[in-house]
Amino acid sequence: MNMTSKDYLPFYVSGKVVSGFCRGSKSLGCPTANLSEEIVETLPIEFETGIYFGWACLERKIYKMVMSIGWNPFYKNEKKSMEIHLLHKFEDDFYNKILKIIVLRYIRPELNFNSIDDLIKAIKNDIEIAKRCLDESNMIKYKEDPFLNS
Ligand code: ADP
Ligand code: RBF
Ligand code: MG
Repeated sequence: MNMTSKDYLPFYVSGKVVSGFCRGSKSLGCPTANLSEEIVETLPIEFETGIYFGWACLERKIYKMVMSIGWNPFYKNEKKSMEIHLLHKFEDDFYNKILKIIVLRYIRPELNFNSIDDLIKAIKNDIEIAKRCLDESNMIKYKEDPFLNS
């Protein structure tokens, strides 16, 4: 049986927000809360790298999120990273806080762009997809999931 990411969705994860690789997601206008290596290692090996969306809970509040799961070249392509962008403007950083997420749907593979502008455009498009799709009744229901709200 060949499993794919789809077979694992919705996927429930929680973990502490750690500091990432300082490659400056913030300067892309898209800060990403990174989860630790230990958490990334709990992903099934068949869980594909790529861009996903779903819901996140931070300090008892629920937010829409987009997530990138990708290979970190610093680890010679041996380690995946999980980076989550919450669709909300925060006044402060939230390193070390617990982030709970429900990954609901795969958007696209991780791509190689020719310019940073093209990457930013793609991310903005991912955010629009997430905003729209998460309002569908079969997606919005997960906002009430006990995993996020307990
Ligand atoms: P790092 O390389 O440490 O992950 P980033 O530039 O990706 O640095 O910034 C990530 C940090 O920004 C997060 O850990 C979090 O504390 C903060 N942050 C502020 N707003 C957001 C947001 N909307 N989504 C995700 N993280 C955010
Ligand atoms: N990085 C890529 O190299 N290719 C991508 O297609 C890509 N898509 C992303 C989509 C979203 C929604 C987010 C939050 C990040 C994405 N990234 C992608 C990762 C981005 O390059 C990374 O956050 C910065 O390099 C900072 O680590
Ligand atoms: Mg980050």
